[in-house]
Amino acid sequence: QSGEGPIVSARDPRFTPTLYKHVGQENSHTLEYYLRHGGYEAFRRAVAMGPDAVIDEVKKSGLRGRGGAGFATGLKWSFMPLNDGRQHIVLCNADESEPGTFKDRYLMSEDPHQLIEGMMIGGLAMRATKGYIYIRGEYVHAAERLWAAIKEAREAGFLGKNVLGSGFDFDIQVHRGAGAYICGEETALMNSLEGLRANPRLKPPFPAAAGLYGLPTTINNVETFCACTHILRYGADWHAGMGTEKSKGMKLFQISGPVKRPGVYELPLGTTFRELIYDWAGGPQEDIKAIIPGGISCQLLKWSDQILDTPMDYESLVAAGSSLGTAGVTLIPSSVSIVQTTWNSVRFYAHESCGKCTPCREGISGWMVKMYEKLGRGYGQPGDTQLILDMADNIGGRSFCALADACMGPVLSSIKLFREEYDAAERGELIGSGKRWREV
Ligand code: L3W
Repeated sequence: QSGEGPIVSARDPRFTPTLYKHVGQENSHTLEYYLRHGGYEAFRRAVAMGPDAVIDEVKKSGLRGRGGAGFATGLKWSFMPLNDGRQHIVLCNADESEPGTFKDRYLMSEDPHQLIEGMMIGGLAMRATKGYIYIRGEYVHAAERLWAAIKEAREAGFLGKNVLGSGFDFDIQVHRGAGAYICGEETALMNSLEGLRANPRLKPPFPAAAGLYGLPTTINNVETFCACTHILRYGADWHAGMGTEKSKGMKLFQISGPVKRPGVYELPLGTTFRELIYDWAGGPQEDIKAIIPGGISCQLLKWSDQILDTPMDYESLVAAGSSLGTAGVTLIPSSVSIVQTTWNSVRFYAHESCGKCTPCREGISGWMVKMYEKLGRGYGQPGDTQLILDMADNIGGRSFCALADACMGPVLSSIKLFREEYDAAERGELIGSGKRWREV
């Protein structure tokens, strides 16, 4: 893997990016470059403020988790126990595997010190002495950049004992996954890190009470930690001044599918689909019928003027019947079959199910994927869609973790919005050429 990927438009003259400011610049991954651009000043500020004030600053910034769930970051940090005499851990979820999501890889490969500094700030605030980055196994290039950056940071005294004379001990270890999507679920991730099979654990206890090795642990996404670096550098008010009332700050929006300029765009939360698709990504290259707003776990939205004018923030997308997720926007062209597209999503979840609980293992990996294969290959019969709906009713809300619910997102929304395509599939007809997924 060379680190090459879709176009990354972070330095468009129309706005000032922070998270992606240095992406694509020569040597942006080195400590020398990072220090020349104000690197590790945010950590010095955090040391001067003290741990409690840092947590208050993150709370005041309004930052919400960028991994998909949107949980308030400062609040999560404040769940860590105080003076309990145990080792505390910060854990970075870099298992970026949600289809349509490809923002964290460039943060890590192009600006790894930004993430290290964010984790140091989190470590200081939560009295942690150890940090782990659990990185998707396929991200070889990003992992190599992280290893090199951590080595540089250690040699310069930013990591290790008594960091910069602050009395704070902190070090980071990188752990590569082995190709399982379920490891993005935080409790499965901890099991995997402990060397166990990556099955999710029951919650509660939440990680802050009993996380990695049973120790108090806080898990945040790569983009979340990186945002903390800038919050400490520029202040909570700067961050809270961007975005909408309840969804604050900038967000890395990803766009893929038939658009002129697919890639990652750093834009304020609340930017509309229309702005992202037309003003930034150059507009669709063919007729579009649906939008996946934030990775395939999110409910589909039907292409319409109303949806195009919907602001992409946590609240507006829930009101529109979906969610922001990872902000990985994918456009679905009119030329493809929604049934086959959804089959593709279901196949993904069937493959990635850990097999621990029956609704997910038997429901998705057994029944659901077979039903979609039947419809998607043109062998549908009357009643198949109703059978899928019955199965969904027995899977959604009845599984051990969010994976099965996530699979129900594309299933239920596609049936609700494109029932006519399912009706046709029951007659053995596929609306849209379906060519792209015919051979899968
Ligand atoms: C203490 C409480 N902590 C919630 C914490 C919880 C977690 C966070 C969000 O992810 C989405 C979905 C997937 N006391 C707490 C508490 N927390 N209540 O807040 O929790 P939750 O349960 O709302 O969401 P979740 O199950 O962690 C569901 C997406 O996340 N997903 C994410 C993958 C992320 C990566 C990545 O960052 N690289 O892979 C996976 O399932 O799509 O939208 O920390 O502990 N009362």
